[in-house]
Amino acid sequence: MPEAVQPKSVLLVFVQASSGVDGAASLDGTGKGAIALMKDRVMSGLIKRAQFAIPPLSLMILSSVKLPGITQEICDLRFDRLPLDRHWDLVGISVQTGAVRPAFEIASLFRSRGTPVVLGGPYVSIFPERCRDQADVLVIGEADDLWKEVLEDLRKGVPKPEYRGSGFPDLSVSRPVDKSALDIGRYFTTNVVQTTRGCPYSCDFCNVHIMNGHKLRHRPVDEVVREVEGFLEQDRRIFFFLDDTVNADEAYAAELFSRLVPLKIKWVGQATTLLGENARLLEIFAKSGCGALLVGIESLADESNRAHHKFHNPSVRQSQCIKAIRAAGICVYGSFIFGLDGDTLAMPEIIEAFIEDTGIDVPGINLLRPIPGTDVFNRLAAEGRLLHPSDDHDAFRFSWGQEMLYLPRQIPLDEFIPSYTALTSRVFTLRHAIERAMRAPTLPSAVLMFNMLYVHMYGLSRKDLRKQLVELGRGEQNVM
Ligand code: B12
Ligand code: SF4
Repeated sequence: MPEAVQPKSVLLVFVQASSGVDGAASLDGTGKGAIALMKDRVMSGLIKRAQFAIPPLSLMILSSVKLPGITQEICDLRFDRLPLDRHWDLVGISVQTGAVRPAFEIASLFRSRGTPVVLGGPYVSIFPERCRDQADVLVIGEADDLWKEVLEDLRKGVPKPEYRGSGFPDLSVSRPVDKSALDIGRYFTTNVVQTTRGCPYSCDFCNVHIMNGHKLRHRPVDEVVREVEGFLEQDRRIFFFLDDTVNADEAYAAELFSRLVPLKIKWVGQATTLLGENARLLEIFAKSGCGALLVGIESLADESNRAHHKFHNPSVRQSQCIKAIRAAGICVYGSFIFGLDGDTLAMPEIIEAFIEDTGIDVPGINLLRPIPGTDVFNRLAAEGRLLHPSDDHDAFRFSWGQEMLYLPRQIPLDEFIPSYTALTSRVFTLRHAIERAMRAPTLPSAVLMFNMLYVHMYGLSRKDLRKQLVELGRGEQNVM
């Protein structure tokens, strides 16, 4: 008779960002009245639930690896407290660059209680050496297959100190994702699907091509269709295709979304503006239920896009493309970055006029966030333009356009911050929120909700930036 294996329990932890989309809060809550604090807390909770609270696909994938004798649970710190009162044989934590400190604190807490900890995720894959002392086990890279090895070793005894794949997982292999470790009702939707990984482009502020490689890898169309059908049985809400560029391979996208037409789903995703030049794919997207697409416009100055290696976005074609997407009945979330290397003080007016001209339904006007490990981070460090020491990764935390982390190339900081805050105070108003909802090609209430939340969130951003400017000793005149 084979020896009976002791059942083992595994906890997978998703760490909340301290601000930003996980519930926007002022970076510094001090000096506020009780009412203002309460308002911020209520808004933060609302944003967390209403806007972005989707489950982490990474942990759904890991918890879908089934082995006899192993149970896995997800603890999503946006909703749950750490279940410290229970016994765990292994705790896995997803470490995002930008939220490293809280992840390490949780690891240390569990380890101090004798529970072994495994760390994985973007930060671990890019900076394994900085994580080594913080964990018993490191999983470096995409963990779709490595996690099974970890669990098998756990079943037999103790996992190894490190798991590292020899390449990227082959996505043509079937790996069904299930939702059994999720509390479905608490999320905005649990229908999160990824069809491709990798990105052929090399934008210098992004680390997707570093983590997932330049080669686009697809899941088989049949497999994705089966997943969508299965997900629909448990949750009929909107689908979120998490691919960085859902139109990256136009032939694949055309086949997949044509197959989804009969399922009558509603979906949102992320695409390049070039989609506007492919009328056939646009029609298929619209027919298959696409309600909104986030497009990375980044800069309207080619000089900026070139400086940051974003070559697939010529500014002259942007406007037509966005208009074509909206004309097909799909809302556009247009994501800009102000402060790129080719930007001047003329840019805010150009962005504002562009938003009006194209009718972008939800504008997002971001500040460049140099993420440690990206090319832009290394370049800004070499040029002496980072506002924090380059090895202090905690300083480069996630937030919502609330602090400058570097010096723009062409605009002095004390002019840059007022021009940014003036821009956001003009773009994010109640009146614009209502107008945008009224002219939205579809989903008017979602467009209204997003814009209203942004009125609040960019208000927070202005307050925090004003404080930063004062702290930097540059005065507060002109900051709105
Ligand atoms: C969808 C998405 C979002 C969604 C949902 C995020 C969520 N809460 O799940 C929304 C819009 C809310 C969002 C928000 C933000 N995002 Co985002 N997002 C993405 C996107 C497009 C897909 C994420 C995803 O699900 N990928 C699929 C899974 C399967 O991949 P994965 O997470 O890397 O997991 C694999 C491995 O890393 C590993 N792994 C991961 N965790 C663990 C844990 C263990 C224990 C183990 C063993 C392994 C392991 O195994 C997994 C399977 O192979 C990525 C880009 C990308 N391609 O990944 C950006 C990305 C993750 N986001 C990014 C950023 C900056 C943000 C924000 C900070 C934006 C902001 N300013 O507010 C916030 C942060 C919120 C947060 N707390 O994470 C950056 C993160 C940079 C980094 N971490 O180094 C990315 C990489 C994009 C980029 N390069 O700019 N995001
Ligand atoms: S920003 Fe988008 S297009 Fe550019 S490298 Fe990252 S994922 Fe690819």
